[in-house]
Amino acid sequence: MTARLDALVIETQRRRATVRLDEGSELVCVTRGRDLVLACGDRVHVSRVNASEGVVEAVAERATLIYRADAHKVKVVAANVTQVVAILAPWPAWSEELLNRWLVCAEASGVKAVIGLNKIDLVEAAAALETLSRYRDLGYDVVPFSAKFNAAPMRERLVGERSVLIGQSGMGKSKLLNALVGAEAQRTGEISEALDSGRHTTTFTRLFALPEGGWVIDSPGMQVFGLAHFTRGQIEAAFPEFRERLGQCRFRDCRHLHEPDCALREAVVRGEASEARLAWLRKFSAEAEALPHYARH
Ligand SMILES: Nc1nc2c(ncn2[C@@H]2O[C@H](COP(=O)(O)OP(=O)(O)OP(=O)(O)O)[C@@H](O)[C@H]2O)c(=O)[nH]1
Ligand SMILES: [Mg+2]
Ligand SMILES: [Zn+2]
Repeated sequence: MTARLDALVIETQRRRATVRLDEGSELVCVTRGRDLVLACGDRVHVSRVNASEGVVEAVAERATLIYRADAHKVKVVAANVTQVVAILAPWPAWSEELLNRWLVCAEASGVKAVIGLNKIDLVEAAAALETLSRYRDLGYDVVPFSAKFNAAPMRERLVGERSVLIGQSGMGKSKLLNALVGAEAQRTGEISEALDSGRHTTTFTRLFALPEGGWVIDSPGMQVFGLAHFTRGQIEAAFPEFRERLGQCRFRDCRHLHEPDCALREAVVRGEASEARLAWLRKFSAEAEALPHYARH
Protein backbone atom coordinates (compact mmCIF):
# COMPACT_ATOMS: atom_id res chain seq x y z
CA MET A 1 0.00 0.00 0.00
CA THR A 2 1.64 3.21 -1.20
CA ALA A 3 1.10 6.50 0.51
CA ARG A 4 -1.13 9.07 -1.15
CA LEU A 5 0.73 12.26 -1.89
CA ASP A 6 -0.72 15.73 -2.37
CA ALA A 7 0.22 17.45 -5.61
CA LEU A 8 -0.63 20.23 -8.04
CA VAL A 9 -1.31 19.52 -11.74
CA ILE A 10 1.16 21.62 -13.73
CA GLU A 11 0.74 20.18 -17.23
CA THR A 12 -1.99 18.33 -19.07
CA GLN A 13 -1.52 16.43 -22.30
CA ARG A 14 -4.19 14.02 -23.50
CA ARG A 15 -4.36 11.18 -20.98
CA ARG A 16 -1.29 12.22 -19.06
CA ALA A 17 -0.61 14.91 -16.51
CA THR A 18 2.54 16.18 -14.90
CA VAL A 19 2.14 16.99 -11.23
CA ARG A 20 4.37 18.75 -8.74
CA LEU A 21 4.44 17.12 -5.34
CA ASP A 22 4.23 19.42 -2.37
CA GLU A 23 7.81 18.49 -1.49
CA GLY A 24 8.91 19.81 -4.89
CA SER A 25 9.64 16.94 -7.28
CA GLU A 26 7.62 16.27 -10.44
CA LEU A 27 5.89 13.07 -11.54
CA VAL A 28 4.38 12.17 -14.90
CA CYS A 29 1.06 10.54 -14.17
CA VAL A 30 -1.71 8.57 -15.77
CA THR A 31 -5.16 8.86 -14.24
CA ARG A 32 -7.06 6.14 -12.39
CA GLY A 33 -10.21 5.68 -14.46
CA ARG A 34 -11.10 7.19 -17.82
CA ASP A 35 -13.62 9.65 -16.41
CA LEU A 36 -11.12 11.60 -14.38
CA VAL A 37 -10.62 14.87 -16.25
CA LEU A 38 -7.73 16.98 -15.05
CA ALA A 39 -6.89 20.64 -15.54
CA CYS A 40 -3.81 22.64 -14.73
CA GLY A 41 -4.29 24.06 -11.26
CA ASP A 42 -6.08 20.97 -9.94
CA ARG A 43 -5.07 19.71 -6.50
CA VAL A 44 -4.77 15.93 -6.68
CA HIS A 45 -3.88 12.85 -4.66
CA VAL A 46 -1.30 10.67 -6.37
CA SER A 47 0.42 7.41 -5.64
CA ARG A 48 4.01 7.03 -6.73
CA VAL A 49 4.96 4.24 -9.12
CA ASN A 50 8.66 4.99 -9.32
CA ALA A 51 11.02 7.98 -9.13
CA SER A 52 9.43 9.78 -12.09
CA GLU A 53 5.97 8.25 -12.55
CA GLY A 54 2.74 8.10 -10.64
CA VAL A 55 -1.01 7.62 -10.80
CA VAL A 56 -3.56 10.35 -10.09
CA GLU A 57 -6.09 8.73 -7.77
CA ALA A 58 -8.46 11.59 -7.09
CA VAL A 59 -9.05 15.31 -7.65
CA ALA A 60 -9.79 17.64 -4.77
CA GLU A 61 -12.90 19.78 -4.99
CA ARG A 62 -12.32 22.82 -7.21
CA ALA A 63 -12.85 26.39 -6.06
CA THR A 64 -13.31 27.42 -9.70
CA LEU A 65 -13.17 25.73 -13.08
CA ILE A 66 -12.70 27.47 -16.41
CA TYR A 67 -13.82 25.44 -19.39
CA ARG A 68 -15.43 25.83 -22.76
CA ALA A 69 -18.15 23.77 -24.36
CA ASP A 70 -19.95 23.58 -27.66
CA ALA A 71 -22.11 20.97 -29.38
CA HIS A 72 -19.10 18.76 -30.06
CA LYS A 73 -16.91 18.85 -27.02
CA VAL A 74 -16.09 20.10 -23.57
CA LYS A 75 -12.57 21.31 -22.95
CA VAL A 76 -11.24 22.13 -19.52
CA VAL A 77 -8.85 25.07 -19.47
CA ALA A 78 -7.82 25.66 -15.86
CA ALA A 79 -8.85 24.89 -12.30
CA ASN A 80 -8.74 26.96 -9.12
CA VAL A 81 -7.82 30.23 -10.81
CA THR A 82 -8.69 33.57 -9.23
CA GLN A 83 -8.63 35.42 -12.54
CA VAL A 84 -8.83 35.03 -16.30
CA VAL A 85 -6.34 37.26 -18.11
CA ALA A 86 -7.24 37.88 -21.75
CA ILE A 87 -4.12 38.73 -23.72
CA LEU A 88 -4.66 40.98 -26.75
CA ALA A 89 -2.28 42.85 -29.01
CA PRO A 90 -2.57 45.60 -31.62
CA TRP A 91 -1.21 43.10 -34.11
CA PRO A 92 -2.35 40.52 -35.13
CA ALA A 93 -5.89 41.89 -34.78
CA TRP A 94 -7.92 40.43 -31.96
CA SER A 95 -11.51 39.18 -32.15
CA GLU A 96 -14.04 41.30 -30.23
CA GLU A 97 -16.31 38.27 -30.08
CA LEU A 98 -13.70 36.09 -28.37
CA LEU A 99 -12.84 38.86 -25.92
CA ASN A 100 -16.50 39.14 -24.98
CA ARG A 101 -16.74 35.36 -24.60
CA TRP A 102 -13.81 35.35 -22.17
CA LEU A 103 -15.29 38.18 -20.14
CA VAL A 104 -18.61 36.36 -19.91
CA CYS A 105 -16.89 33.09 -19.00
CA ALA A 106 -14.93 34.77 -16.21
CA GLU A 107 -17.99 36.55 -14.79
CA ALA A 108 -20.18 33.44 -14.99
CA SER A 109 -17.41 31.33 -13.39
CA GLY A 110 -17.05 33.71 -10.45
CA VAL A 111 -13.50 34.87 -11.17
CA LYS A 112 -12.01 38.26 -12.00
CA ALA A 113 -11.38 39.25 -15.61
CA VAL A 114 -8.31 41.27 -16.58
CA ILE A 115 -7.63 42.54 -20.10
CA GLY A 116 -3.95 42.73 -21.03
CA LEU A 117 -2.94 44.75 -24.08
CA ASN A 118 0.47 43.45 -25.08
CA LYS A 119 2.96 44.88 -27.63
CA ILE A 120 2.42 48.52 -26.70
CA ASP A 121 5.82 49.10 -28.30
CA LEU A 122 4.00 48.87 -31.68
CA VAL A 123 2.71 52.10 -33.24
CA GLU A 124 -0.81 50.70 -33.57
CA ALA A 125 -1.06 50.46 -29.78
CA ALA A 126 -2.69 53.88 -29.24
CA ALA A 127 -5.69 53.01 -31.41
CA ALA A 128 -6.01 49.60 -29.73
CA LEU A 129 -6.02 51.18 -26.29
CA GLU A 130 -8.68 53.62 -27.42
CA THR A 131 -10.88 50.70 -28.51
CA LEU A 132 -10.40 49.09 -25.12
CA SER A 133 -11.50 52.17 -23.18
CA ARG A 134 -15.05 50.86 -23.68
CA TYR A 135 -14.19 47.89 -21.50
CA ARG A 136 -12.51 50.09 -18.93
CA ASP A 137 -15.79 52.04 -18.72
CA LEU A 138 -17.52 48.75 -17.87
CA GLY A 139 -15.19 48.35 -14.90
CA TYR A 140 -12.60 45.97 -16.35
CA ASP A 141 -8.94 46.40 -15.55
CA VAL A 142 -7.21 47.11 -18.88
CA VAL A 143 -3.46 46.70 -18.57
CA PRO A 144 -1.16 47.96 -21.35
CA PHE A 145 2.28 46.32 -21.32
CA SER A 146 5.02 44.95 -23.51
CA ALA A 147 6.20 41.40 -22.93
CA LYS A 148 9.26 42.28 -24.95
CA PHE A 149 10.29 45.52 -23.23
CA ASN A 150 8.34 45.98 -20.01
CA ALA A 151 6.13 43.33 -18.45
CA ALA A 152 6.04 45.07 -15.04
CA PRO A 153 2.47 46.45 -15.29
CA MET A 154 1.19 42.94 -15.93
CA ARG A 155 3.40 41.30 -13.33
CA GLU A 156 1.85 43.61 -10.75
CA ARG A 157 -1.63 42.20 -11.52
CA LEU A 158 -0.43 38.58 -11.41
CA VAL A 159 1.68 38.36 -8.25
CA GLY A 160 -0.15 36.49 -5.51
CA GLU A 161 -2.99 35.52 -7.86
CA ARG A 162 -3.71 32.27 -9.67
CA SER A 163 -4.21 33.26 -13.30
CA VAL A 164 -4.83 31.68 -16.66
CA LEU A 165 -3.61 33.52 -19.76
CA ILE A 166 -6.13 33.20 -22.58
CA GLY A 167 -5.84 34.60 -26.08
CA GLN A 168 -5.61 33.97 -29.76
CA SER A 169 -2.39 32.68 -31.21
CA GLY A 170 0.42 35.19 -31.64
CA MET A 171 -0.69 37.66 -28.95
CA GLY A 172 2.37 37.00 -26.80
CA LYS A 173 1.12 34.85 -23.92
CA SER A 174 4.25 32.73 -23.86
CA LYS A 175 6.50 35.75 -24.32
CA LEU A 176 4.86 37.26 -21.23
CA LEU A 177 5.26 33.99 -19.36
CA ASN A 178 8.97 33.95 -20.11
CA ALA A 179 9.32 37.54 -18.94
CA LEU A 180 7.55 36.64 -15.69
CA VAL A 181 9.52 33.56 -14.79
CA GLY A 182 12.79 34.98 -16.08
CA ALA A 183 13.64 32.15 -18.45
CA GLU A 184 12.95 30.69 -21.86
CA ALA A 185 10.41 28.46 -20.18
CA GLN A 186 7.99 28.44 -23.11
CA ARG A 187 8.73 28.45 -26.81
CA THR A 188 7.43 31.56 -28.60
CA GLY A 189 6.60 31.77 -32.27
CA GLU A 190 7.21 33.98 -35.22
CA ILE A 191 3.84 35.43 -36.11
CA SER A 192 4.10 34.98 -39.87
CA GLU A 193 4.81 31.33 -39.32
CA ALA A 194 1.98 30.94 -36.82
CA LEU A 195 -0.56 32.60 -39.11
CA ASP A 196 0.52 31.05 -42.39
CA SER A 197 0.46 27.50 -41.15
CA GLY A 198 -2.56 28.00 -38.91
CA ARG A 199 -0.60 26.25 -36.22
CA HIS A 200 -0.06 27.45 -32.70
CA THR A 201 3.28 27.69 -31.00
CA THR A 202 2.07 26.50 -27.62
CA THR A 203 0.40 23.12 -27.96
CA PHE A 204 -0.38 22.20 -24.35
CA THR A 205 -1.36 23.97 -21.18
CA ARG A 206 1.23 24.46 -18.45
CA LEU A 207 1.34 26.08 -15.03
CA PHE A 208 4.30 28.13 -13.79
CA ALA A 209 4.98 29.36 -10.28
CA LEU A 210 5.83 33.05 -10.03
CA PRO A 211 9.01 33.86 -8.10
CA GLU A 212 7.04 36.51 -6.17
CA GLY A 213 4.18 34.13 -5.27
CA GLY A 214 1.11 32.82 -7.04
CA TRP A 215 1.03 31.01 -10.36
CA VAL A 216 0.18 31.54 -14.01
CA ILE A 217 -1.10 29.09 -16.61
CA ASP A 218 -0.06 29.50 -20.24
CA SER A 219 -2.51 27.97 -22.70
CA PRO A 220 -2.48 27.35 -26.47
CA GLY A 221 -4.05 30.04 -28.66
CA MET A 222 -7.81 29.69 -29.05
CA GLN A 223 -10.00 30.43 -32.06
CA VAL A 224 -13.29 29.29 -30.56
CA PHE A 225 -14.74 29.49 -27.07
CA GLY A 226 -18.19 27.94 -26.63
CA LEU A 227 -20.30 29.01 -23.66
CA ALA A 228 -22.80 26.15 -23.87
CA HIS A 229 -22.14 25.08 -20.26
CA PHE A 230 -23.89 28.21 -18.98
CA THR A 231 -27.62 28.88 -18.81
CA ARG A 232 -29.28 31.90 -20.38
CA GLY A 233 -29.65 33.37 -16.90
CA GLN A 234 -25.96 32.97 -16.13
CA ILE A 235 -24.96 34.57 -19.42
CA GLU A 236 -27.31 37.52 -19.00
CA ALA A 237 -26.00 38.11 -15.49
CA ALA A 238 -22.42 38.11 -16.80
CA PHE A 239 -22.90 41.53 -18.43
CA PRO A 240 -22.31 44.03 -15.60
CA GLU A 241 -23.98 46.95 -17.38
CA PHE A 242 -27.24 45.02 -17.88
CA ARG A 243 -27.26 43.11 -14.60
CA GLU A 244 -29.49 45.36 -12.52
CA ARG A 245 -32.02 45.66 -15.35
CA LEU A 246 -32.63 41.94 -15.63
CA GLY A 247 -36.17 41.05 -14.66
CA GLN A 248 -37.41 44.55 -15.54
CA CYS A 249 -38.57 43.73 -19.06
CA ARG A 250 -42.34 43.57 -19.62
CA PHE A 251 -42.18 39.88 -20.49
CA ARG A 252 -40.54 37.45 -18.13
CA ASP A 253 -39.13 35.42 -21.01
CA CYS A 254 -38.00 38.51 -22.96
CA ARG A 255 -35.24 37.69 -25.45
CA HIS A 256 -34.40 41.40 -25.75
CA LEU A 257 -35.05 41.40 -29.51
CA HIS A 258 -38.28 43.12 -30.62
CA GLU A 259 -40.43 42.76 -27.52
CA PRO A 260 -42.13 45.93 -26.25
CA ASP A 261 -40.79 47.49 -23.02
CA CYS A 262 -37.50 45.65 -23.02
CA ALA A 263 -35.39 47.11 -20.19
CA LEU A 264 -32.13 46.14 -21.86
CA ARG A 265 -33.02 47.77 -25.18
CA GLU A 266 -34.15 50.86 -23.31
CA ALA A 267 -30.73 51.06 -21.66
CA VAL A 268 -29.14 51.05 -25.11
CA VAL A 269 -31.56 53.69 -26.42
CA ARG A 270 -30.74 55.91 -23.44
CA GLY A 271 -27.05 55.51 -24.20
CA GLU A 272 -26.36 53.68 -20.92
CA ALA A 273 -25.14 50.51 -22.60
CA SER A 274 -23.84 49.67 -26.04
CA GLU A 275 -25.70 48.04 -28.91
CA ALA A 276 -22.66 45.85 -29.55
CA ARG A 277 -22.69 44.39 -26.04
CA LEU A 278 -26.44 43.74 -26.22
CA ALA A 279 -25.82 41.93 -29.50
CA TRP A 280 -23.25 39.66 -27.79
CA LEU A 281 -25.66 39.02 -24.94
CA ARG A 282 -28.35 37.96 -27.43
CA LYS A 283 -25.99 35.82 -29.43
CA PHE A 284 -24.38 33.98 -26.50
CA SER A 285 -27.62 33.35 -24.66
CA ALA A 286 -29.40 32.08 -27.78
CA GLU A 287 -26.48 29.76 -28.36
CA ALA A 288 -26.60 28.47 -24.78
CA GLU A 289 -30.29 27.68 -25.14
CA ALA A 290 -29.87 25.88 -28.44
CA LEU A 291 -27.44 23.34 -27.02
CA PRO A 292 -27.87 20.62 -24.42
CA HIS A 293 -26.58 21.58 -21.02
CA TYR A 294 -23.47 19.99 -19.72
CA ALA A 295 -23.19 18.82 -16.16
CA ARG A 296 -20.78 20.93 -14.17
CA HIS A 297 -17.52 19.19 -13.46
N1 LIG B 1 6.81 43.81 -30.72
C1 LIG B 1 6.47 42.90 -29.82
N2 LIG B 1 6.36 41.62 -30.17
C2 LIG B 1 5.99 40.74 -29.22
C3 LIG B 1 5.74 41.14 -27.88
N3 LIG B 1 5.36 40.04 -27.17
C4 LIG B 1 5.40 39.00 -28.04
N4 LIG B 1 5.78 39.41 -29.27
C5 LIG B 1 5.96 38.55 -30.45
O1 LIG B 1 4.74 37.95 -30.81
C6 LIG B 1 4.95 36.65 -31.35
C7 LIG B 1 4.08 35.61 -30.69
O2 LIG B 1 4.45 35.46 -29.33
P1 LIG B 1 4.06 34.16 -28.49
O3 LIG B 1 4.42 34.46 -27.07
O4 LIG B 1 4.60 32.94 -29.09
O5 LIG B 1 2.46 34.16 -28.68
P2 LIG B 1 1.40 33.19 -27.99
O6 LIG B 1 0.24 34.06 -27.60
O7 LIG B 1 2.02 32.39 -26.91
O8 LIG B 1 0.96 32.25 -29.22
P3 LIG B 1 0.41 30.72 -29.15
O9 LIG B 1 1.31 29.93 -28.30
O10 LIG B 1 0.38 30.27 -30.58
O11 LIG B 1 -0.98 30.82 -28.58
C8 LIG B 1 6.45 36.37 -31.20
O12 LIG B 1 7.08 36.62 -32.43
C9 LIG B 1 6.87 37.37 -30.14
O13 LIG B 1 8.23 37.73 -30.27
C10 LIG B 1 5.88 42.51 -27.54
O14 LIG B 1 5.69 42.96 -26.41
N5 LIG B 1 6.24 43.34 -28.55
MG1 LIG C 1 2.21 30.41 -26.59
ZN1 LIG D 1 -35.81 42.44 -22.64
